[in-house]
Amino acid sequence: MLIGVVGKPSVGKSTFFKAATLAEAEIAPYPFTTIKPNSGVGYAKIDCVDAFFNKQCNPRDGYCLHHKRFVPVQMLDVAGLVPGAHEGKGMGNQFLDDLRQADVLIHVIDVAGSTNEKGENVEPGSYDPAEDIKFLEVELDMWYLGIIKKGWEKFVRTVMQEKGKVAFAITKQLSGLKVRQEMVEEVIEKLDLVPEHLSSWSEDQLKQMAVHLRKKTKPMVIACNKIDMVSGESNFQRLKKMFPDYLMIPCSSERDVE
Ligand SMILES: Nc1nc2c(ncn2[C@@H]2O[C@H](COP(=O)(O)OP(=O)(O)OP(=O)(O)O)[C@@H](O)[C@H]2O)c(=O)[nH]1
Ligand SMILES: [Mg+2]
Repeated sequence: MLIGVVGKPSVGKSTFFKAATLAEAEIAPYPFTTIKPNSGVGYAKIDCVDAFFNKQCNPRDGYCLHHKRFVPVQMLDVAGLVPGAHEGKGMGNQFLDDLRQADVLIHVIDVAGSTNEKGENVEPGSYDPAEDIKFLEVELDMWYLGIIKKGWEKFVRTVMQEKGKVAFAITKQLSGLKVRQEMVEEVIEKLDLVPEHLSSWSEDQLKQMAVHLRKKTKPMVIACNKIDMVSGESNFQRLKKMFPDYLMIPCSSERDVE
């Protein structure tokens, strides 16, 4: 299990990562502190079945304490993303490729709105973190679209010549992102795409495919960080209503690190 930690610069991704894994990571109040990804292991605490058998288990992975199982989870903290990263803004979006194999993403936001869209410090409460939830989705979708479109024309020619199964070929192309064939079949059906007309699938249809596959393969929860700051709590309540489809969890990573 690999969790990717994403978000714009200076929201506290590395602070969150450090609190979750106790691994070393550089933390600083300016954008792009992290450039090379930080990798570590955190533990998810769940009830262990050994309580039922009234025994102490000895798991191969992780460990068990007083009938609580600590399941190891790999975590990767990457550089910050800014709006337009897919066009090269900020650090670009190349570093997202480290997250291709991620099973889940945690989007860390500065819920207090104390940093602008570039991650620069501003008056707490003066920036609306709702913007960050929206722009990050766009950047992730553009990342997927970029991977789908890479070598697309050559890919189309080969698949058409070999009269190959379209869903199978697309799955193979995207397997690095954890895309499975049934997901591709589902999106082809949902978007009414005709496999025989692969060469005329439009840019917009490919974009919709990217959105669908991104949501399927990289489910995301939102860590509403810096809840300790002024405006944190009121923004959190507002964002929860604005984005009912997301699981939003308030946190103060800095406090957990100390
Ligand atoms: N008040 C408060 N400050 C926090 C919290 N978490 C992080 N910070 C501060 O926010 C600043 C940025 O933290 P980082 O962890 O370096 O942020 P990042 O998202 O990894 O930033 P980049 O690596 O530049 O993308 C630091 O000054 C932290 O001390 C929090 O929960 N509350
Ligand atoms: Mg960082």
